[in-house]
Amino acid sequence: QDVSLIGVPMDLGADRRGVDMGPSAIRCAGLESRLEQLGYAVHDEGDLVVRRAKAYSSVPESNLKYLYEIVRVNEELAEAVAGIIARKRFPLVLGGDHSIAIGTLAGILRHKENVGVIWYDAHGDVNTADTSPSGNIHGMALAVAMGYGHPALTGIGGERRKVKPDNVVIVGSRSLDPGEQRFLKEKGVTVYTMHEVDRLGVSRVMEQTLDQVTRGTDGVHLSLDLDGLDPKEAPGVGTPIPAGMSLRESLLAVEILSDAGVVTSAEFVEVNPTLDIRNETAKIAVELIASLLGEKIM
Ligand code: DIR
Ligand code: MN
Ligand code: MN
Ligand code: MN
Repeated sequence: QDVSLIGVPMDLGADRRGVDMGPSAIRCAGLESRLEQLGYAVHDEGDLVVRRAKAYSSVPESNLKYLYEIVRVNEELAEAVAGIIARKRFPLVLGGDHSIAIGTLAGILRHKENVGVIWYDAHGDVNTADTSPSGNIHGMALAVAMGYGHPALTGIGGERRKVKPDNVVIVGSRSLDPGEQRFLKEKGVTVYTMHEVDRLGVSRVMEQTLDQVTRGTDGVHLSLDLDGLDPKEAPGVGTPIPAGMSLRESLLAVEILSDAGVVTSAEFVEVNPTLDIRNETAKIAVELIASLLGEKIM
């Protein structure tokens, strides 16, 4: 299958600048040649344009930072992702902050009725304007994908279809705001926090995750926030939380997904080169992408 790469140099959804350089850092770490070695034809669709001028920042009627530019870019992203799927290619989206998952999933939902979503992240990203401690839209992306949040966000892609809470599994969480904990319980979202990962091990967690996201679904999207990994190994992220998934655990997780052969789209987000050490976090992103797409040790 052909892979279409699309970069989204978005930093408006997060508190800290620099995550807009993520797509460039991941490309520099050798993504395209790694995928070509695996036998894929890689189509680099380039980066979307994100306007970061102050003029686009004001949102008088809410606490949602940079709402309208985030909406505009995600509309474009939804269009691009839908087009990639229409051409029967595998969409691989490079962030940028996690607010871009809104556009990615809106694009996927044009083609799929019941997509399963694996949200690999230290955070839940299920805040709304009312519960968000920060007003940062990257902390709201998963809630929006399920249909909860400001109408300007939930309306992105003109898509009325939403991700069903039953088709979502969160893996690796260790920082959930009080409102997020309530939301996740209320909607019945499956969450494997670091506690469950420690108790069950990655292997069982991923097998159970696969059971859940493939039951009655017509595709599986992996949304991988690099801050899901332990910041000792992946320091180049804006909101590092200690005691996370190790690099080896994360590789095992994507290897299990690769063996199952069910993932139909993926995005890798929150790489912030200004906080990184010698591009290590972007290199980890490349390792994870290669393993997800079938690279084997032997
Ligand atoms: C926090 C941090 N829960 C918020 N979220 C982050 O601002 O909503 N998500 N960093 O990736
Ligand atoms: Mn996230
Ligand atoms: Mn996160
Ligand atoms: Mn984050």
